[in-house]
Amino acid sequence: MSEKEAALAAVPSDSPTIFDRIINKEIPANVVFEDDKVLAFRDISPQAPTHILIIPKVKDGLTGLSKAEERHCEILGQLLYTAKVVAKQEGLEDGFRIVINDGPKACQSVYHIHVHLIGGRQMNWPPG
Ligand code: DGP
Repeated sequence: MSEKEAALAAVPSDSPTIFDRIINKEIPANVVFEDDKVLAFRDISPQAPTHILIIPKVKDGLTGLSKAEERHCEILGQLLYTAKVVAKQEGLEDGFRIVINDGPKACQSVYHIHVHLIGGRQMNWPPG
């Protein structure tokens, strides 16, 4: 199944996702950064030489960015700051892209908010 097909098949919900199993170490992931609030690991289906997902360890209703409330401002900032830290760690001095897919039209397939950190090749604009 393609990423787009997976996204269109995904049902938006607040149920546990595959990312909970990664957080709980029930399934393996290639973790590149971890602290008490945030986990960053390599995407299983990389779209560039570097493709890392940055997620909050506690979802707290944040299935996607469209569900953000004011109480989420701190964790949202931490996700973005972690993206910057990991980009440096990965040597992406020449640039990188941050993506947050939200909802079916954006091809979101996992309903646990995540920041994609993508780099290591020339990007195009506009995105597809
Ligand atoms: P999105 O389409 O924005 O919801 O991105 C979800 C991403 O999650 C997608 O790029 C593939 C990735 N992914 C899905 N399942 C797994 C998994 O089990 N392990 C890892 N490392 N990544 C996964």
